[in-house]
Amino acid sequence: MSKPLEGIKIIDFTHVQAGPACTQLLAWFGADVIKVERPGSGDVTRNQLRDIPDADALYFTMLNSNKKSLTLDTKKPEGKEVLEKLIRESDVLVENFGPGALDRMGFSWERLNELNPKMIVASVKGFSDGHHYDDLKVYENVAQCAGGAASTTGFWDGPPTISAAALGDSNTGMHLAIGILTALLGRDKTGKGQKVAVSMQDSVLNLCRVKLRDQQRLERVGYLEEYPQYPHGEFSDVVPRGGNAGGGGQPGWVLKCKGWETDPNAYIYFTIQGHAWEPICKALGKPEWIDDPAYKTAEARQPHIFEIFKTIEAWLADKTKFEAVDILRKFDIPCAPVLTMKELANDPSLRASGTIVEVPHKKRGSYLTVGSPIKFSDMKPEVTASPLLGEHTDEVLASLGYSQQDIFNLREVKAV
Ligand code: CAO
Repeated sequence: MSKPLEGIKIIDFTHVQAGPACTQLLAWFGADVIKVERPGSGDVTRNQLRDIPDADALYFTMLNSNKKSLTLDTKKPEGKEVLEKLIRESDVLVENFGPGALDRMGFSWERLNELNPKMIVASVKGFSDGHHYDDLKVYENVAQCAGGAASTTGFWDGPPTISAAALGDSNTGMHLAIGILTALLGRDKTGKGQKVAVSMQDSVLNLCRVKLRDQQRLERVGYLEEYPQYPHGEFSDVVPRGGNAGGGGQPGWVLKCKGWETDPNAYIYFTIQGHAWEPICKALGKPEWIDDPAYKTAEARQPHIFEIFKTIEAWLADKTKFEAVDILRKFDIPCAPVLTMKELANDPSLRASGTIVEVPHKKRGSYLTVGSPIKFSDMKPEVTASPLLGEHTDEVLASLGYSQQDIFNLREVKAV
């Protein structure tokens, strides 16, 4: 089956997570992604947190599937020459080096545009160009702090908290992928490439927009009625951490189920959606709450929302998280078990949909990784193993017109 991005050639000058997540997505959808790595070492994640000696770490394999690997020292003149050839033939160059690294290498936007005016140059940086922190190098948790996620995550009596979800890295990569696809469509109309830049701070903030909403509401009225601090606690002039409260207008909380005393994940998330109040009362065996003025409306319920949650927990005490959800789903109540990585890894539905896939790898045997979370009616993205360091060097160089002797010479000077 032909894939929509087949024929799009991408120079993947990315490392760690933010950039590789973007190019992996484009590779799943058919792009020819050539990862350019430093000879001898490659992407730092090949060695980070290894679980098998001498085999690429899962950190690398899970972010670089479906790609080719070309080793190239782009600081050597011979390496620069190869890169220039590749640039002339490519549609996109993606990079997430520290600020200024590409310029220092001699490949500024102006130079790249001169070499190939049709090429799209896509970059991830910690902060956007011109920002007063635009000289900073940035990793995931730094971005979560700079983008507003940390100050609004966690409990009110604890410190700012980092999310396990890669809001700074993979999320920024997804934004960049959207930018690249948009620029490719734009190029169809104008014939010209352009620069696409995404900052990690901006991408985190884009996902924290409801907190920016709350800041404005707080400044106008002085309180946020869906937060646990309302009405008994105090508000300052900044959006507080709301624990496990729902970010939208639906109150919700993580509630204990049978076995919580020994299993740290024996919980469900329970949402009290306004119009589901009647089915909730019926499910809980509390029909008297349906028309009770103290419970009937969301506003009336809010002052004793934690007393309501306690009642629900009493109902949950003899039910596992799975049993509880099986009952509540019949009443159309939005809820889910708190699932562990072990449960997700073995979930038959996720295996069947291709969201979690097992991939054979030359050195590791097989490993589990994520497949495309985007599903298409006419295409099923197939996940293939990440490349070994330099696995495709000869193939890529030959495709650029280098002879066996040329390749030997490049190896002699350690340019590949
Ligand atoms: N050949 C020769 N040199 C190469 C090369 C190659 N194939 N690939 C990279 N290099 C060089 C770069 O040119 C750079 O050299 P100079 O600094 O001497 O000009 C050098 O390697 C280091 O690049 P770097 O600054 O990107 O690497 P770092 O480990 O110091 O920093 C990171 C890593 C992630 C903090 C930084 O790249 C960064 O801030 N990136 C932008 C934000 C980002 O994407 N962060 C998310 C990472 S995922 O958590």
